[in-house]
This record gives sequence, C-alpha cells and structure tokens, in this order.
Amino acid sequence: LEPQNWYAGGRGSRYRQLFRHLSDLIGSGDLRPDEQLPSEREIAEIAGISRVTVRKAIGELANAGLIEQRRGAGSFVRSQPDRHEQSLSTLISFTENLEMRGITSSSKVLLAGLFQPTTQESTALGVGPNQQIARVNRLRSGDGTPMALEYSALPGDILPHPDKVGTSIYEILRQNGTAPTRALQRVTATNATSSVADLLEVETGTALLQIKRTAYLPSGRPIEYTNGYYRPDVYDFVSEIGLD
Ligand code: 16G
Repeated sequence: LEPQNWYAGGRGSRYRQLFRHLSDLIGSGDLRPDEQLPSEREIAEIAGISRVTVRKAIGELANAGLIEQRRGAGSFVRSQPDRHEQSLSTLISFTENLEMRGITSSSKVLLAGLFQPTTQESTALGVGPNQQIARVNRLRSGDGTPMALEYSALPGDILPHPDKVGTSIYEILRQNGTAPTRALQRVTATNATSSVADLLEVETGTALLQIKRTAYLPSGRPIEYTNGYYRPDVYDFVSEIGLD
C-alpha cells in the first residue's frame, strides 16, 4: 500500500476506491495468501482516510471472501478455493469479481442492440412502452470455462451503444457516472433448457442457479435488469451474515 498511489485513477467513494485497490493487490498476487494486512489504523494513516472508511473497505473484502478477519489477530488474505466465489452481499460486477481473484474473464456477446421493451422489462426498468431499451446477452467465462449466461436490459439512455460493450457493462456505467449503488437479487434453482445447456456446456436438465438482479442509481431509478444462469459446479455465491 503505497501512500502516493492507492487512489490513482480512483472513481467512486473513498471506501470503494480502497476496496478496489486492495482487491487489485490480492488479485495480482502482490498481497499473497495468508499474508496479514496492515492494521486499520496503519492503513488509515498511510492512505490519509478515516478508520471508519478503512473498516468499511475491510468489511467488503471479507464479504467478497478475499480476506479473513481473525478475532484479535487482524485480517489475512484468503487463499482462493478451486470453485469460484462471488459475494451475494456486495454489489459487484462479473468482471470485477474475477479480476480481483486474478482470473481472466471473457465474454461472448450473443446479442446486443436497442429494442422495444417487453412488459417485464418495462415494469422492471420503469420505462414506457415507446422508450427503447438496450439488450445485451452474453456468455461469460472465467479462464476459458463458461460460467454464466446473462441476459441484461438497461434503459436506452443509460446504455445508448449496447453494441460497444467490450468486457464490462459496469465499467461503462462507471465511466458515465451512472454506476448502480444498490441492487435487489432473487436467487432460484432451475434446470438448464437445451439451448442454455449448449451454451454453458452442460447436459440439458443440469441444475443451475438463476439470479435476477435489478440495480438502481442512488436516486432510486432502476437502470439494469439482468436474468442470469450460473453453473453451480464452478460458481458459489457466498454471504457473510451476523446479528449486528
Ligand atoms: C454480475 C451481475 C449482473 C451484472 C454483471 C455486470 C450477478 C448475479 N449479476 O454478473 O447483474 O449485469 O455482473 O458485469 O452478480 P460486467 O460489468 O462485467 O458486464
């Protein structure tokens, strides 16, 4: 953690910047498994931010499964399991999640364009039937293994050029200052239809996790509705819960 560069090129809130900086250090291997992080007080001093902010960033890293907080001993970098993990309690993108674990993500765009919304999309996104929505359907892989199939819809004014989505939708939103800050997710179990199974390279009927995410701007405006199918043999969704 170099005092001069931890926030280099940072966007978003301070804790989010610190979270990203530390997760990058873990993803790149600069912070190794089992290595102890400096204390909250030390990080706050080096980074020139408050301890409350540091605590929030550390909490997010724990939620994301990147570090482990050992009572009385401090925070340690967790070694990554063979199965991939994604936090259910942190608002994170597919690309970000894999990158911070040092995994190369790739996407195959199956469809990208502007369309008239379906009733479900106009209800979820609060757009009128005559407003266009951007639809991006992607097969998403980590280190070459197909992991997820995501069907995303966003209001046309939020993503006017869906065909230009390279890797990450959230990165585009962040650049435009329209990244979501809150989301509602519904997780269900489902069986792969033959078309979904073909894309994910599993047998038809294989159990999959289906997650529908509606993500919102701070104003409360919904800006993303994604229906995703995740392979449970390679992907775990993890959340830390507590009484406080
Ligand atoms: C995650 C989100 C999905 C979002 C995508 C953006 C879940 C269950 N879903 O996969 O809703 O559209 O990230 O990823 O976590 P991107 O920025 O890499 O395109």
